[in-house]
Amino acid sequence: MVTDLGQPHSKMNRPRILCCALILALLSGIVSAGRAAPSPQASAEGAPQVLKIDPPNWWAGHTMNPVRLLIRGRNLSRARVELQGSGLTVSNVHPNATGSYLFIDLTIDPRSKPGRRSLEFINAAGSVSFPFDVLAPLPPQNRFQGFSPDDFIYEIMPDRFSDGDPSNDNPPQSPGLLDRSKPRYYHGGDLQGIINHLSYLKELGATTIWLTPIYDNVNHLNERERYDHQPITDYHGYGAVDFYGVEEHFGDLAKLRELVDDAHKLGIKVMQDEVANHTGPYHPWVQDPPTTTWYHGSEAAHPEENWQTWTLLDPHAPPQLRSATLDGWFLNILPDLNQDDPEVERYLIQNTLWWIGIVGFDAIREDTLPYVPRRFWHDWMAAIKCQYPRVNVVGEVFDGDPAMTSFFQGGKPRFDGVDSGVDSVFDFPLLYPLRRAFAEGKPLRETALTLAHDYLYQDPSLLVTFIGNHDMPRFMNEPGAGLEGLKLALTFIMTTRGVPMIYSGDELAMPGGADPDNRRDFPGGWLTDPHNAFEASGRSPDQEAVFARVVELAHLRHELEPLRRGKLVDLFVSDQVYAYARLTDRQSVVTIINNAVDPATVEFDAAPARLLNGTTLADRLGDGPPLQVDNGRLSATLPGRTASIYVQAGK
Ligand SMILES: [Ca+2]
Ligand SMILES: [Ca+2]
Ligand SMILES: [Ca+2]
Repeated sequence: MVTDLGQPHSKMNRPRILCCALILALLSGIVSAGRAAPSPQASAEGAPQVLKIDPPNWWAGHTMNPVRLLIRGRNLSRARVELQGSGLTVSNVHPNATGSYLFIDLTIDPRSKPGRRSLEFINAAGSVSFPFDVLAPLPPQNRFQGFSPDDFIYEIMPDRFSDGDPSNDNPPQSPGLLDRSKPRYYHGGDLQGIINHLSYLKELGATTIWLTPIYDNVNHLNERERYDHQPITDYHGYGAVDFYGVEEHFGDLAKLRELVDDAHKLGIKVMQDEVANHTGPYHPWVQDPPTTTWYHGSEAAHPEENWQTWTLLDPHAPPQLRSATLDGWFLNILPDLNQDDPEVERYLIQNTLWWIGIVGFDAIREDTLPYVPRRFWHDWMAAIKCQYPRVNVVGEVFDGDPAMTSFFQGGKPRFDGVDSGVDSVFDFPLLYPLRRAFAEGKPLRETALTLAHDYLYQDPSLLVTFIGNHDMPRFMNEPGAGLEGLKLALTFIMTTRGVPMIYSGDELAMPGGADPDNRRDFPGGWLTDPHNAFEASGRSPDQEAVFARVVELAHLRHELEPLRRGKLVDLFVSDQVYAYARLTDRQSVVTIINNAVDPATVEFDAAPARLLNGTTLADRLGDGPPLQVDNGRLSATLPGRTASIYVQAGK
């Protein structure tokens, strides 16, 4: 039956899910097929063995009830399951064909008291018990908050930020993977290191942390992925071997909760980086998949990812043209999960709900969004919103075309009838012209031209704007990049529409080429570092100049509501000067950027900024002289490569 379960749903035209009850009906109905016939070898089985249960615990009163358990072990073909403890009911027990997995549904009485229960797996040869905990939900105050345009996100790769706990640098279960001289090895950064520097993030003005994945990675070298014939480690976290584990180089689940709780106490939210497209090559599923359709193919025979994402939004493309993009294995190495297998879908949805609930995360950054069917994202998003209505998601659509990125933002059904439901995507289309303008000195007008495509998005205000991330050379490595351009780029993302994000190190003008050079250690994160950039005294004048600019911009954003929530209105656009207002009912803020080397004088109509004759404006960012609205117009002169943020005097 398990094999049957994996077949037809991908082709079904599923109805839009509008409520939690429907989600449960859908997900539960998938397995009404019942118990599998025992496989031929079952009669020779020994006593049951259980190695792992996913998820290891769950909550009473949860919207996902029953919860589906995936039990990995041996000799499970004829196992029946008995419960020790009250409030739980087992149903729908079905093994896979080889007896190495058992799926069961566990219904938890909403009145169940938190505490340990036990599942006993029994066959003719013997039995084994495994614990299962019913948990008390985390109090929702200051948790599950979602991000908004009020936020400023700071991206951290835990391995590269700070080593707060040298005792986990060389863990007993995964020795020999740490070497700071090798850019693709572990460097020792960890969750404690982030906890130790939350005050730095507070000082910078960050209100949300994006942590790159903290899933458990393989405990030995990754020999499959090689560069210059050398194996690597999976320190980056994008090749998990356990979606329910925390990598031991980073800490453990308790430390992760401590980090999130401490961040919340400081008013900082935490965004989890999740991966639903693929696992690492050493995930136990690869050699022993729970269903025959768990992955798209096998290690021996599978499609290779061909990156043809345009086919996904092409109304003329048949499924055959899209299949390598949706089903292909990244780098021909990373096993591609089949979200059209209902068991995979259920597993991934529950896994997301588990992480949010167990840690208290506020939001999700979702990896490799286009390479997973939007039908899956729709169901996944509906399940998230059902349990955690404020938690939201920003997806990675690594593409410079807003026609591409906007297609994956939810809010309306697209040509295929599917609404992804995904709240936001990263603003890659704005990244490229922004870098060309502020680094290379090419026309600033291109940024306004890109923003002119905002009509394509259901909600451009929630797009996450950025000047770089861990997957591309640093801003400072662009041809022509300098401090002035970097400061202008940061000023731009902190004043235009969207939710600004800074990749750790960019606030220090950190250099770095393509991966892995763009993932250098944060200076001062290690006790032996010669300079500690977490402290003002350890920052060079250049580092301090950019750091101070970010602090200033974050303060202005916090103080001036229009910079966060205001409507964006373009006031003046020329080759290298861009003036725009952010407007709320109460206030106007006018940003003027001169990206030319020479001074520039601009004059424009003040009416679109809702500024009346005689209004006086002061520059809150730079040293610009006060401006006055005269004859309905504003005129300003800016030195080369500077920006001003004008606010009505006295406001
Ligand atoms: Ca460490
Ligand atoms: Ca590990
Ligand atoms: Ca895929």
